[in-house]
Amino acid sequence: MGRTTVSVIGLGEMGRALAGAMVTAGHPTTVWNRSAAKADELVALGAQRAATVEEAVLASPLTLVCLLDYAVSGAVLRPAEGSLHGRTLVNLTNGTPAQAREAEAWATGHGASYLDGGIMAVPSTVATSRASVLYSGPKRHFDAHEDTLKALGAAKYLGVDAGMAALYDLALLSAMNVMFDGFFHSLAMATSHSEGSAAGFTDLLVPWLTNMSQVMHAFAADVDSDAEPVLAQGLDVVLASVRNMAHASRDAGVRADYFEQSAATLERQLAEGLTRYTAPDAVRRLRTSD
Ligand code: FVH
Repeated sequence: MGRTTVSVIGLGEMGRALAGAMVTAGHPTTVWNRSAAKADELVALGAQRAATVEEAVLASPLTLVCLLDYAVSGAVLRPAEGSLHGRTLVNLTNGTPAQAREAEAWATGHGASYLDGGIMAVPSTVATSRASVLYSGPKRHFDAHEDTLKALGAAKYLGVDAGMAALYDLALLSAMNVMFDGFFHSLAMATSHSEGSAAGFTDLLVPWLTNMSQVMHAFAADVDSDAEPVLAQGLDVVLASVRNMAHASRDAGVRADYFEQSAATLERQLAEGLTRYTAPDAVRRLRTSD
C-alpha cells in the first residue's frame, strides 16, 4: 500500500524538520510557507511546493500545521476554510488548551477532522527515538493517521479533549523551565565561592537529580490516591531546610525570593495546623481554587 500523502503548513525550524521526516519516510509531501524560499531544500528532496494554503490543504487527506502561534495559524488557515471538508488537520503549533479547543471548533465547523498536538522534541531530534508527539482529539482520527504520525517520533494519544495535548505539553515545559531556573540558582550559589566551578558542581548535580527524579513516581501515586500519602516529611523539618536555603542564598549574594515565598507558605500551613509535608498538599497549595 502507498504511503499517505501529507501536507505541511509552516516551514520554520520545526516545520522543516517535520516535513523532512515525512519525505524521508516516503510520504508524498506538499509544503507551504509564507516565505516560499524555506521550501527549497524540501523541494530538492522531492516535496511539492504549494502556491497557496488552499492548494496545500487540497493536496492531502492529512495536513500538519506548525506555525508561530495560534493567532498565526488561525490567520493562515482562514483563507482555506472552504477546502477543509473531509480532511484531517493536525495542529502542532504550541498553544494553550483553550486555543486548541477553539481551533477544533473552528475546523470541525468547516467539516474537517481535528487533532491537536504538542511536540516534545527539538528540530534535530524529530524522527529519532528521542522525539515524542502528544495528540488529543477524537480517537478515531488518531487511529486513522497513527502510522503516518509515527514518522515524526513516538505518537502518544492522550484523550478526546483537544486541549489535553496542549495541557500536558505546557505542564512538561513548566517542569523543564522550573528545573532550569533551579539549576541556574544552584549555579549562582556554587560559583559564588572562589573554589566553586559550574562544571564541577554540575557533575554532582546531574546524578543527584537523576536519582531524586525516581521519587516522582511515588509522589504521583500519592497524588492519584485517596489513601493516606506514603511519602511524608515533617513540615517543620522541610521549613527549617528551606529557611537555610534562603539564608545561604542571601549570604552568597544570590536572590532568595523563591525560598522566602516557599518558607512563608510552609509557615502558613504550620500555623493552620498541618504537620506533614506531602505531595497531595504540595499540589493543593498551588491550586488557585483552594
Ligand atoms: N523549535 C523548537 O525547538 C520548538 C520545539 C517544540 C515545538 N515548538 C513550536 O513549534 C512552532 C514553530 O516553531 P519553529 O521553531 O518552527 O519557529 P520558527 O522557526 O520561528 O518558524 C515560525 C513559523 O511561523 C511562520 N509565521 C510567523 N508569523 C507568521 C505570519 N504572520 N504569517 C504567516 N506565517 C508566519 C513562519 O513563517 P516565515 O517567517 O518563515 O515566513 C514560520 O513558518 C511554535 O509554535 C513553537 O513553539 C518548536
